[in-house]
Amino acid sequence: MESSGTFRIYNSVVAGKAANQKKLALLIDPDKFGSAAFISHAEKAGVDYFFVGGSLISKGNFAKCVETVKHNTKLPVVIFPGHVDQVSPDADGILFLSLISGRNPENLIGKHVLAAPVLKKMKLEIIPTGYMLIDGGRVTAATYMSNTVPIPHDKSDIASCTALAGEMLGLKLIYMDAGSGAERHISLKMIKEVKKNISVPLIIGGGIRTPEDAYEICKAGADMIVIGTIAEESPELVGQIAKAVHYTYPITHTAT
Ligand code: 1GP
Repeated sequence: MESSGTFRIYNSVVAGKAANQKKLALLIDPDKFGSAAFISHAEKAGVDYFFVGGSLISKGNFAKCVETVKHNTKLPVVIFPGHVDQVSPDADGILFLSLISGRNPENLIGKHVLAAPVLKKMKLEIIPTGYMLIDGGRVTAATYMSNTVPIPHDKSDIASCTALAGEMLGLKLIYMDAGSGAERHISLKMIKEVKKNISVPLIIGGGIRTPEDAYEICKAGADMIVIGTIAEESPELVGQIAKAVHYTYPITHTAT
């Protein structure tokens, strides 16, 4: 995990992709954050990164949450911002998200202009990320709060061309998300088609609830998966999902 330089986090993701070593990120929503012990548990269970953020924070304290996560792990803590206020110098990096599945200019450039001078004063690793919301069977907080329409579940061609355009624009990661608590995760067909079309690392999240799902999604082409809801509901599953992502879970089919 450790590598020197400004792009330590991104380089670790790229190195994982090159070595076919899949990664697991655990999303911490400040509104639902339970305890510091949960962070230590997740690290021991095999999580590779912590993401912190939420589409709407109404009860939690973002800065305090980042500080607590950082204090309780040696793993990279990466901001996954749901709002321009979600920045903290205590994190290691931030996914600088362009919501390229949508047509809301605020999420394509407006909020970035507001965030840029604030981020310039911090030492966070900035990771330009093409963020794509995919329909996961219900309207999620991310879709509602961003005032955008997600890419339809079965429109792999739209997803594929959107991801390619994101890469051509210079975005360093593509993150496809069915949204937190999605009824169904992104289809394996869509993941495979997108993967064929891009060369930057691919992150998949939203609605991943079992080790089997995690395994199949990685096999289809995800370089990293993100889980949130299932870890809050069943923390004991985090270890099994980590093993599935790292191809050490006892699933009989052969990893490719
Ligand atoms: C949402 O991808 C994350 O941005 C996590 O989704 O809560 O459904 O695991 P879940």
